Amino acid sequence: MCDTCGCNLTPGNRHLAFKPVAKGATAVSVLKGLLQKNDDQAGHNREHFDRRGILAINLMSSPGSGKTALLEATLTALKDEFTCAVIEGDLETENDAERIRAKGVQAHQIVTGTACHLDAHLVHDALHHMNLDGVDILFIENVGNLVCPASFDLGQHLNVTLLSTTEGDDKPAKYPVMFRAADAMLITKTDLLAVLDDFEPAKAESHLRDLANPAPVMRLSARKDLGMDAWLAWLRNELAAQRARVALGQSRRPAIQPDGQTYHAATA
Ligand SMILES: Nc1nc2c(ncn2[C@@H]2O[C@H](COP(=O)(O)OP(=O)(O)OP(=O)(O)O)[C@@H](O)[C@H]2O)c(=O)[nH]1
Ligand SMILES: [Zn+2]
Ligand SMILES: [Zn+2]
Ligand SMILES: [Zn+2]
Repeated sequence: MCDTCGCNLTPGNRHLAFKPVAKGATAVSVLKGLLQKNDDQAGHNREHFDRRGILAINLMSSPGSGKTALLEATLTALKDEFTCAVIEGDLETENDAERIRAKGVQAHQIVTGTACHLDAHLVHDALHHMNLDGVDILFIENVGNLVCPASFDLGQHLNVTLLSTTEGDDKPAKYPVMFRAADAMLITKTDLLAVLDDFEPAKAESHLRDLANPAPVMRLSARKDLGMDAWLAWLRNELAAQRARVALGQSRRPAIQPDGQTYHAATA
C-alpha cells in the first residue's frame, strides 16, 4: 500500500482505513477493503446520476494539459443547450472552480491535500454540496496525474483522457494504464503543432491502438477554438446514449484499470 505518497488514502476515505480492523488483517487486506468500499460508493454515486438522467464524465490528464481550458470553452459553447455542472479536483487552491464559476456554471472544488487522484467518497461529499436538479452533464476534472486516476471508479459513465501536444506523442505507450481507460482521447493544444516539430498526432493515435483501445481520437485547441465541433458532437451523442440507457433502466461503468493500484503498490 502506498502510504508514503498517500495515494490510496484521501480525506474522503481516511475514516474507513483507521476503523478498528479484524484480527489478522494485513495491509493488503485493508487495502482491498478500501477499494471495495470505493467501488460500492461509486455505484451509489452512479445511482445519483442515473436517477436524474445525468451524464457524468471524468476528465484525466497530466497537470496542465488543458482540462480546465477545455471545460471553459465547452461550457461557453453549450451554455444555451444544456445545464452543466463541474467538480474540480486539485491538491490545493480553488482556482479551477473559480474559473468555471466565472462562466456562470455551478462548480465545487475538492481539495485533496496529499492525494494524487479523486475517489468515490470525495466525489460523493461534493455531490451533496451541489444542486443536481436539472443538470444534464456533470464534468469531473480529476487531479492532474497520468497514472492512478484511471484506477478509481468515481461513479462516472465515461473517461476522457487529454494528451497535449507539448507532452510527446509516445505518452499512450509510456502510460498504458491511463490510456487503456479512455473512452475518448483528446489531443489538445493543436494550435502549437506548428511550432512543435516532433509531435505527430497520427503516432499518438497509433500508440493508443497498440493498447487495443478503439476509442475515438479528437484533435482540438480550446484556446483557438479549433476542432471543438467534433468534441461537442461526441458529447451530444453520449448524452443521448445516457438518456436511452436510463429509459431502459440500464447503466454504464467505464473501463476502470485496477493495475494502476498495483503499480503504486509495487513502487512504494
Ligand atoms: N496554446 C494553448 N494553450 C493552452 C490550450 N489549452 C490550455 N492551454 C494553456 O495550458 C495551461 C494549462 O491549462 P489548464 O487548462 O489550466 O490545464 P489543466 O489540465 O486544467 O491543469 P491542472 O488542473 O493543473 O492539471 C494554461 O496556461 C492554458 O492557457 C490550448 O488549446 N492552446
Ligand atoms: Zn500515489
Ligand atoms: Zn485544471
Ligand atoms: Zn448519496
